[in-house]
Amino acid sequence: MPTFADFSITDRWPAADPSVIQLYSFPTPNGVKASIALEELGLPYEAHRVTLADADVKSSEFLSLNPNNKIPAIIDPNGPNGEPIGLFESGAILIYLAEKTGKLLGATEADKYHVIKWLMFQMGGLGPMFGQLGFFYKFAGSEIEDPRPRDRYIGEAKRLLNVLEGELADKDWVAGEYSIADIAIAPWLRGLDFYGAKGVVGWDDLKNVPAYLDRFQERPAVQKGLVTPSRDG
Ligand SMILES: N[C@@H](CCC(=O)N[C@@H](CS)C(=O)NCC(=O)O)C(=O)O
Repeated sequence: MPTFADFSITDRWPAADPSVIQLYSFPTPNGVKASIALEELGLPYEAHRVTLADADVKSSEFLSLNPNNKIPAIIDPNGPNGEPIGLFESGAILIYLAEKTGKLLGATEADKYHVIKWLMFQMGGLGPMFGQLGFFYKFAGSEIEDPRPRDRYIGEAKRLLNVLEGELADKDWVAGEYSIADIAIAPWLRGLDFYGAKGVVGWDDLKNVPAYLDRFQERPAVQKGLVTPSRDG
């Protein structure tokens, strides 16, 4: 049976209290999903700041927990059967935390799959498309003269936003009740601001999506999760 001491990431980012969940993250749209969920669920945890610099995410200690060199990742010292478990991929972390506590995953078995459906919409669609939009609109890709990559991701972001706009016409949260699907989706909507891309994706033509983001950001657990761990150490 693995023990907590077997996780060599703890050599570089030591746990002050090894009995609580250890979060390795940075306040990006993917990173804050884990901290917001931990805050919403009231689970005790310790947050370690792992920046996106190679010296952190590509260190041997971090790679020992996530060979895919991306935050967020967690260790739960009290996982299934009381054994420690290490996890990466924000969607997997959200499902794990929701199942551990029996919260934020819908009230019925059918609801649970509606939540997972929208979670996958974020993991496979909204997140990757918005991420590419950021690259081609704001970061290094913006220097590329060929307009096709930029137009492609602007178009996809617009399309996905309009899917959400329609879905939110008659409900406050994407799967009915507030759930891990909202915790996955809403931080990426904030990302559009950071990319300076709200204008090109037609944000001002939307009504339900901006109101949804406001609702999300009013939650105290969201406000705490958005700054955990802190950006500046
Ligand atoms: N599919 C992954 C994506 C995680 C991800 O892209 N993390 C970024 C920050 S938002 C990262 O760690 N980048 C560092 C790198 O790629 O070196 C998840 O949802 O957890």
